[in-house]
Amino acid sequence: MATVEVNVPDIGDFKDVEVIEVLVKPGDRVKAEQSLVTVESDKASMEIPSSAGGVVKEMRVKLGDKINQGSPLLVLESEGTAAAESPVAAPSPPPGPPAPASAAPAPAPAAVPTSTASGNVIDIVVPDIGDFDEVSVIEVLVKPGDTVKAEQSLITVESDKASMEIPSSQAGVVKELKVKVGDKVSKGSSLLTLEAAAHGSMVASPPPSGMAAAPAPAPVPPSEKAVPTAALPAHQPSAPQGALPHASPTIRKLARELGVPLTEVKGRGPKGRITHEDLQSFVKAVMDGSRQTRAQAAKAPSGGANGSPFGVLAWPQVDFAKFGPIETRELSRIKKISGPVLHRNWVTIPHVTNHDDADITDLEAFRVLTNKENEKAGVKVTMLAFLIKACVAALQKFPDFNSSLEADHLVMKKYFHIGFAADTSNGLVVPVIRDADNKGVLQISAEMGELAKKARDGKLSPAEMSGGCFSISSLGGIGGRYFTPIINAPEVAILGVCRSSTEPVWDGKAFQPRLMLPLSLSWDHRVVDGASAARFNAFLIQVLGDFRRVLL
Ligand code: CAO
Repeated sequence: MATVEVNVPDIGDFKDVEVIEVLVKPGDRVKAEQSLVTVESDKASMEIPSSAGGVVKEMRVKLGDKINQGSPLLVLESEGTAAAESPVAAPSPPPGPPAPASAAPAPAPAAVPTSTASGNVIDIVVPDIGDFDEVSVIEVLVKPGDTVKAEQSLITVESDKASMEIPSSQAGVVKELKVKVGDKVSKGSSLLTLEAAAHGSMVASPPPSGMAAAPAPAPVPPSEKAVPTAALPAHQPSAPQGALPHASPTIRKLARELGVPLTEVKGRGPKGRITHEDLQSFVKAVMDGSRQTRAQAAKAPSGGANGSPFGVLAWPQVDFAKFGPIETRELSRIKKISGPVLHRNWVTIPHVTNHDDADITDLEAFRVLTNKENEKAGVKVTMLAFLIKACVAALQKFPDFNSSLEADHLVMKKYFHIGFAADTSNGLVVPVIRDADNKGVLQISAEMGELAKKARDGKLSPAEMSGGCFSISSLGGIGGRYFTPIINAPEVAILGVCRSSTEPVWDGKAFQPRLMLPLSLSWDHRVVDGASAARFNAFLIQVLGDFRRVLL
């Protein structure tokens, strides 16, 4: 085994480019051509692949370092004979196009005038961008009517390994766009027409020479990208967390300037690319308090003894032993986890609870009959299984209740996974019945029985408690009339159910003894309002009153 030092290859006349991503760490096995770091200038970013395969022994760069041609990147313990024979792994020039980014890039292309001028309206076309051919337009940064300055970026293009912005060679007003996101462009493709002061037609300015000419190497499957090594402050936008944020150099730069952790921004562009709008919505949401960055969440006071999250008085410190015998008891693991979650949900969601009663006289008779019929099969149906089915029907009718709030938009779910609160000796857990819309009441009952047993035995897996759209908390087996269930974020509503009882109900002529089920629906006032909550409950009551409505 020999060790080799991998250095930065010739990257044209790019000097002092910043390392924005470190893609490998000591101990990682890398292949030749696997990307090691991503560097970025003002206008372009590119990955630098390894010239040799082997195991990373030592990193010689970290995030934020400025590097040049020849800067050491890392030391590899090489496995292949070729690499072992070579004491220093200087990246070799490519055998031919398409060359890896580690190859020496060609000098910047010169602008080539075109001949489509009409008055002072000029065509702006793609300049020579090296071996970038048929590259995708991932962002169009201007629109008709925009006044652009010379050197202002017009579009961003992207290949497998690099993205770059193509700036305008000319100042003027955009007349007409000739490209849209998703188009493929090559040298000479028309980008837009510009009403410029000067006559004649020009090509767009060439992008920065080094990057422009740095062609993309063969794509590396994402699985080959190791989790980067450097630990960063949470607000460093390039802080990697699993999948790296997919964004253009401008967005990365802006994110860095604003201190936005790009890894926390959800990209809604093609292939999950973070667009300018995504960044804006994220910043807006953080500013209006509807969203917290991970760093903010970590710093947020937790409340309790000395925490005062709302500037309220500190928790009273009392020496209880002064008043009588006491013992202290550790909170269970579940309570330690669920307590802060419930606290967060309670203080951050504007809860409102609508209370109502459903006449379940006929449904209860049907339930008793069903249980008799299925006695031998050992399946017992409780009211909760019917409630799950009835709630699915209500969620289908009122889809806002089957959503989650994210910044300034709702995520509407097309699936129906219903959680139910299960009381265990260690605390409350919420297992989830998946795809309850596709299951019958008997199957739901059987699954509930299994999940409730697992819950009591402390054997529920995290997967069995995740993905819920809506929750039901039933105290029916215990008692009570009404209560205020706490919404299980990021869900937007929860149904609380108490013990049914026979009540005198006026039918217009006389009081009739009817079995009434108390319902308490808590809902997030940011997402739904009182009228829709009342309609939701009214519909639920209709369904529970006549279960055939589930079929409608
Ligand atoms: N009205 C009257 N009786 C009811 C009822 C209701 N709304 N709901 C259930 N019952 C009856 C059942 O029919 C059953 O009676 P039988 O034994 O005579 O047949 C009995 O109460 C016990 O039911 P159960 O609780 O075992 O079954 P379930 O399907 O109703 O509930 C489960 C299952 C796991 C949800 C429940 O055991 C549980 O843990 N509930 C507590 C949930 C909780 O703690 N919520 C509060 C969260 S906020 O802190």
